[in-house]
Amino acid sequence: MLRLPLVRFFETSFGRVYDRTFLLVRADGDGVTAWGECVADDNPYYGSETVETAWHIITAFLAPLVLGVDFAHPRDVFPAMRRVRGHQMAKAALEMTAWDLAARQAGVPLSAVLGGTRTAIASGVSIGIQDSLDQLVERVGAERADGYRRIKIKVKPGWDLDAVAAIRNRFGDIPLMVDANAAYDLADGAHLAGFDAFDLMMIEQPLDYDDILDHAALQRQLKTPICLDESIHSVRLGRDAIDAGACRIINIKPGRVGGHAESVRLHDLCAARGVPVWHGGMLESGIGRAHNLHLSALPNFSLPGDVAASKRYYQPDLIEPGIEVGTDGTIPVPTGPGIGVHVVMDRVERATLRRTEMRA
Ligand code: OSB
Ligand code: MG
Repeated sequence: MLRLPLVRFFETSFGRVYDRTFLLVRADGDGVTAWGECVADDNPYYGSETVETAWHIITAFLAPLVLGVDFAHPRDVFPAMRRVRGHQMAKAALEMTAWDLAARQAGVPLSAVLGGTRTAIASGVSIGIQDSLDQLVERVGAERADGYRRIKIKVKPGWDLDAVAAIRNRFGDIPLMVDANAAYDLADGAHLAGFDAFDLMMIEQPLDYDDILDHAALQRQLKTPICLDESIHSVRLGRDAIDAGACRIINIKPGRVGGHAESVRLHDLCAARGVPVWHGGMLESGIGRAHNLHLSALPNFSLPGDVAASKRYYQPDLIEPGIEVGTDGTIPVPTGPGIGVHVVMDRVERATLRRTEMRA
C-alpha cells in the first residue's frame, strides 16, 4: 500500500484530492518479476471499493485462489476468482499482474499477448474542476500546448454549461467532452440538453453509478452521445447498456471490470456492436499507466483515452523513464517484455505505507 502526492490537485463531482493511495502487486514466478496496480482509492466515492477492502479481499480470499496455481493462460485467472462476488478492482490487480508475468515469461510485450495492433496511442487529458473559469481556460491552453488530442473536463451542477462555453469561446472547435461522475439525475434532462449546443464528443456518466435505464431515457432526450464509465462493471452490463440504448460509447477501465481479460471481452463486444471505446484513467502510477497503454493498443480503442504523461500526475513517477506524450499527442506502446517499464524500487519503498508477502 503506497501513497504519492499528486503534482496538482484533482477535483471531481465527489471532491478534491491532493494525493493518491493505491496498492501495488508484485509477483515472482519462473525467474521473472511482474507488477500490477490496484486502482481502489482511500475512499469509496468513485466505486464501492477502497484500498483497505482490496487489501482484505486480496489477502484473505483472492490470493489463495491463484497463488501457486499453474495457469495455461492469464485469461484463466479471472474465472478462477469467480466465487468472490464483485471486488473488480481487487481482482483486476491480481489478474493484470498475471498478464505481465505471462508476457515476461514469453519475452514479449503485454500488448502482443492482449491482441494489440497499435504501436502508439492517442492521448487525451481529464481536467478537474478548478477554482475559476479563468484557471480552467489556462489549464486547457497548457494541455493543448503539450499536444493532447482531446480535452475532457469534469462537470457538476453549478460548473457545467458555463465552463464548456468558456472553453469553446477561447479555443473554438477543439475535441471536447465532459464527465459528470454521476452528479445529475433524470429530472435534469432539460438542463443537460443544454450541452447539445456545444458539439461535444460525448457526456460521460451523467446519472447514477449503477444506472442503465435512466441513461437510456436521457439518451433519447440528447443529441450528444452518452458514454458510460461507472455503470459498466461487467461485460454483461456493457451488453445490457448497449441493448437498452443507454450509451453510444463506452469507457473501459480494467480495474472496473476485473482486469485485462474482461476488458478485452468488453472491447470485442463493443466492436461487434459498432460502439467505439476509449481507455479511462484512475490517476495511476506509471505501473498501472503502462498496463493501460498496452490495453489501449487494441483496435476498437479508436477514441483518445485518459492515459497521459507521468509528469501530469507524479514527479517523480515510480518508473524510469516516465511515460511521455509526443508533440503529436501520442504515446508509444512500450516494446520490452511485459509492461516494458523499469520500476524504481527505492521510490516504491519510500512511498510504501504497508506491505505483506504471501507464498504458495
Ligand atoms: O471518472 O474517469 C473518471 C480519476 C479518478 C476517478 C475517476 C475518473 C478519473 C479521471 C482521471 O477522470 C483520469 C486520469 O487522468 O487518470
Ligand atoms: Mg469517468
